[in-house]
Amino acid sequence: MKCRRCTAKATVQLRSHNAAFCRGCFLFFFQRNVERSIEREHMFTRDERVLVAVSGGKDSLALWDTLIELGYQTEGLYLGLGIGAYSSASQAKTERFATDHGVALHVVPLEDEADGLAIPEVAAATRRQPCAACGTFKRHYFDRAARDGGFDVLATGHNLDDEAARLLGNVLHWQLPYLAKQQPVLLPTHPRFVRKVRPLFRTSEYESATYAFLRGIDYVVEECPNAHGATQLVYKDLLNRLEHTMPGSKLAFVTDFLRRAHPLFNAAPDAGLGECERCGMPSAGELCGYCRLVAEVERRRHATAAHS
Ligand code: Q46
Ligand code: ZN
Repeated sequence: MKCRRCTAKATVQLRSHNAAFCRGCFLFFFQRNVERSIEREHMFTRDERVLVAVSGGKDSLALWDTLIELGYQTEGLYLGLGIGAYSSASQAKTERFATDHGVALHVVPLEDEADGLAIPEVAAATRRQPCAACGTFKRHYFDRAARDGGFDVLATGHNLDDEAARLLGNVLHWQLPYLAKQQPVLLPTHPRFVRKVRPLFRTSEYESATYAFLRGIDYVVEECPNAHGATQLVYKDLLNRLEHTMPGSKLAFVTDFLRRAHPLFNAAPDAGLGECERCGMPSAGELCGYCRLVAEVERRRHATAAHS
């Protein structure tokens, strides 16, 4: 098998693109694809400051590495979820990456926020699924860090597999408002929000894992322990089986949706977004979802303390 670009011996085969590449040409192909997504979707320019949300996994570190290589102005944000050994390992690997690349990293440990907001404790106190609390916290801290740091845009490492699984879930349940919002670029709906972008939306999990491996990026391989049993994984498994039989299906599913179907869904305007009385971030009610959750944790902790 020969490299499509230079005809040297190929080491990476991409069935979805009906192509194979040598190491150097694959890295070029990966970076060029990300750059094209950024430019075609008008995600950001080299004059803008980009905050990259990094988890220590292959996707977000491959994204950060690529943006640095392409000459974009980036800083990283790591949210410490307080999920035992998984969080310790992912923080260590993210910090090592930032040090090795000489780039700024902002670390926000949830256990140090309020009276302690580590995900397992919050989930137990409020009897919620850990991922529900985690999603609320991620949205809030990502938005707030982007605003406080004066960044123009927030980038996350969601890849093609994430986008395809999300799309399948939204289609199976005909979630029209979610379908309307499923785009690689989300423009701010309030002056305190920044633009949110997903530069890897056309890049598969296999490609980002291969990129991270070939670039020698030391990423956390283990999944978050709460990911097991998630519905998203069922969708990903289904899509992988489809991809195995029909290479390129995931890419066509997502890109054809964006090109042909997405314009048919009208997003309901986020009318009347005010500001949260407690934290000042945009909110539809008196308190934002984050502050409502924190208030509930406080109430339950006080109630428990009063009864003990
Ligand atoms: S980190 Fe958070 Fe995920 Fe872990 S607790 Fe769930 S949402 S699974 S991407
Ligand atoms: Zn709030």
